Amino acid sequence: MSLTRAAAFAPVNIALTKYWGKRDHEINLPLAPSISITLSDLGTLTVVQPDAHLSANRMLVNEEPIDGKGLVKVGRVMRAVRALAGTDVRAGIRAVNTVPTAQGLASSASAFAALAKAAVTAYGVDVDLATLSGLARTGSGSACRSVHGGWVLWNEGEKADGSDSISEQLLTPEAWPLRVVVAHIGEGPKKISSTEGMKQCEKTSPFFEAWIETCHRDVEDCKVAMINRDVQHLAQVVEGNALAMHATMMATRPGLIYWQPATLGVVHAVRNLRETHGLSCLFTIDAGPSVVVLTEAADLSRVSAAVGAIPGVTRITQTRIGPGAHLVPNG
Ligand code: 2P0
Repeated sequence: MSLTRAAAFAPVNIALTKYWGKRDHEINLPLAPSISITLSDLGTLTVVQPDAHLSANRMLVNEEPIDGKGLVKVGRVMRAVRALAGTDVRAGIRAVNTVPTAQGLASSASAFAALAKAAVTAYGVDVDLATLSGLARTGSGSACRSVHGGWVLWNEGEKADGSDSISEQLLTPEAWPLRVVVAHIGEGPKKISSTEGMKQCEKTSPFFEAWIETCHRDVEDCKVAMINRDVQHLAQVVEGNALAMHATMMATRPGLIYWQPATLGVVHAVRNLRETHGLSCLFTIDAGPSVVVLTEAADLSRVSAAVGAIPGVTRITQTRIGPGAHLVPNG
């Protein structure tokens, strides 16, 4: 066993059909499969330094120490990596996000994918991508999708130990190079985390069972739209899935309302661009107020200008579909 310093970058991913509901809350096993795209540029750079002098893992995120629930999740991933490596040595960990933390832009996905990639390297463990996705998943469910680039499927799996709840790449980034516009809305961390929101939704939303059935159907439908590279079909599935998730969230008691007025402004603008002006674009929304818009390269500038002009959109980020978690030499 050789212990060394290792740095990895992992990008955020945006679900096209969502993960919102678990059959196991300890190791993040979902009730339905989900499909995502991995974004280039936006993500987390994480450095893991094993240190025999530490009695517990230490972690800084954007130079701030983390504790409580965040450190418990980190501990789960690190424990699994130590078991694979056959060592008790703890680590110092530093993570820097290039995406705002906890604003519904899946910062936990990039954080735990980067942690898993850096940790297996630092502890000298040789794992395949499926195993790596399982390690990332134990930290945060959606993180398993950021291990791969391009268009990614997270298989629901059925085993209790989660060994078949892993992700796989369906299309490379180049196979269908849609562009991405993130419309940033709202400031500061959200009040209810995804982990908590999901639990409340499972317990009290009257639509929850129908929502999970919808996800199973939408994943299959999304695959068909992908095979045909059909933006109109993709728009029906992706927008329908996001709206069904938010309807299920809003029906939770007390209601989970992640939207701001500008969220709805972007939704209508995208629909209008597509239906009235014939542009190829579609929206999705995660557990936060920001909206992610997919578009074809030819329509990128018109879509960006229209979305950026909506009152309440504080800024926009243009990005692409990109590669998954990777090591950063000298990072
Ligand atoms: C997704 N989200 O599929 C969905 C859509 C938010 C809305 O995955 O408890 O942070 O750590 O497994 O992964 C957010 O859930 O939750 C999420 P945990 P996670 O991207």
